[in-house]
Amino acid sequence: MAQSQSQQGLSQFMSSLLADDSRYEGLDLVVAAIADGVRNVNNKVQAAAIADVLGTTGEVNVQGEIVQILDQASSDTFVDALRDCGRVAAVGSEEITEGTVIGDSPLHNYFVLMDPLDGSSNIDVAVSIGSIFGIWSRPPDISVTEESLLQPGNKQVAAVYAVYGSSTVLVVAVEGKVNGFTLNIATGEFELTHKDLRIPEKCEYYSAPEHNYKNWSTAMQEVVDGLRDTHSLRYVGSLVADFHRNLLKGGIFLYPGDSKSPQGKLRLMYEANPLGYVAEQAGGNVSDGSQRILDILPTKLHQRVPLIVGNASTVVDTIEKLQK
Ligand code: P6P
Repeated sequence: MAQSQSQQGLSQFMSSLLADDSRYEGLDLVVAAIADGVRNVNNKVQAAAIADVLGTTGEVNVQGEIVQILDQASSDTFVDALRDCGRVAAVGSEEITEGTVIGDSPLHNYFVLMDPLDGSSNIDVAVSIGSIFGIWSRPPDISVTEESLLQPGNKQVAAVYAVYGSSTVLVVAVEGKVNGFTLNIATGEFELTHKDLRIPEKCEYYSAPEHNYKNWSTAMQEVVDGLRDTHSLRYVGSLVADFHRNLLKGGIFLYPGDSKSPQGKLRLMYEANPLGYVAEQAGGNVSDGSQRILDILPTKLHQRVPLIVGNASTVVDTIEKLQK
């Protein structure tokens, strides 16, 4: 059987995409470091799943420890990979209370904000989980402090996420281009499999935590009532999995604020901003229900934000209904 056409690899693709643009000096190295970390975390997730079978002997604490180890181990893995690439000045992580300085030379000209392992509680039921990264240029002549990490999402220069699912997919968004790469387990190479991703015009799905319905505003309840009548519900309960399906198939994801948690559950800096950036670069929209999320001026590293993201016209329509 003829060899399948070998797909273009990630590093080759990113080098060619960014080569001639001095604005992105070293960005390909940052993306390559994230990809290395994803390979490593993918192995850990598979191993934890196996170990988790042992945990079904009823030793809940073993299972709990595995999850905790896995969240922290994933964060450590990515911090180490980003430090080793020599281009990242500081990292913010959902697993680390403060920002972490990892380099302060003129070459360290990026900040990375990340959710190293989102949805890890789904590992014990073999549901897809993910890793999410927002990448900002380090503003010139700025000292590296936690405050300097707090840049608005509209200053991102790239965003990356990984889905650890039936396959391990890495999606990279840079200035109007969104491309997906699938991990070839045999070679360890990320191969270009989703070129020039654009969110479809037709919005097929909606994803929303309807278990919070009773705590939503009346306007939000009416919005979701409308979506339920005209769209198919798909809600995995793993943000990256829901986002990725909606990006490829057309859909809208909503995690609203409610009477118990007015700012919702999801984090601005390393969930809403990066995924919002990917959505916009693929022709979609992202809002907190009243404003473009990427325009929010952050005040805290771990602040939460209501999230509405996906198909452009459906997000706009939703905002109009909420603001009536
Ligand atoms: P709920 C996973 O815990 C997570 O942070 C996201 O991945 C997911 O979208 C959300 O929480 C699910 O929240 O309230 O439906 O369990």
